[in-house]
Amino acid sequence: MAFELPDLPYAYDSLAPYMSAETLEFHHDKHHNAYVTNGNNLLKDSGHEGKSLEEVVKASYNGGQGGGLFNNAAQHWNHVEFWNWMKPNGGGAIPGALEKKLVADFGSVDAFKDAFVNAGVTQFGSGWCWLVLGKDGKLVVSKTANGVNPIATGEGTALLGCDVWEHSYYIDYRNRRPDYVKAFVDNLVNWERVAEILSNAS
Ligand code: MN3
Repeated sequence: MAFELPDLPYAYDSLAPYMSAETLEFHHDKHHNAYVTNGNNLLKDSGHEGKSLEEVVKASYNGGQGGGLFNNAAQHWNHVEFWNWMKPNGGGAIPGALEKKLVADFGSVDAFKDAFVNAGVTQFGSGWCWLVLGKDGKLVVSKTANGVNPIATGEGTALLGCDVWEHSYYIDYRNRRPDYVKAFVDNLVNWERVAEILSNAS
């Protein structure tokens, strides 16, 4: 089925000062929209037209040799999730069951946050950092290049992801990627959404 650009689940100016309206206008209206448009052009006659978005991502990954269809479909999935992983007045208290799981698997919430920020900062070039529920039931932090995501690699369920492509932070943070990822995890994350995905996957 054709890919569709969803509206942002909040107002463009509602994530400021951590993410500006200008960043969201470019990121959602230009970048995400381009993944949808290019993805739909590449989906035509690909043999994957009848599949769900997740199925297209899996089927087009091709062990890391995926081409344009994979890149655009995966980035479409990543961005749909990314918008919902943030909320106005985000960050703050983490729902109990999720907090317990973070402490059990990382030692503390701060240790998780440090690992997540470090993954985002050390991803060389464009990509994403992730909190993943692995197939063994343990939480892990990981990072991927470009559009690659945990659906493609089969690493597990993506509970949280942060876009570290320069287009996601250069207007607001210039080259200060560490400040951006730290602001994301401390002030933008919709922890209720993360807890909901964990609960559905457990
Ligand atoms: Mn992006």
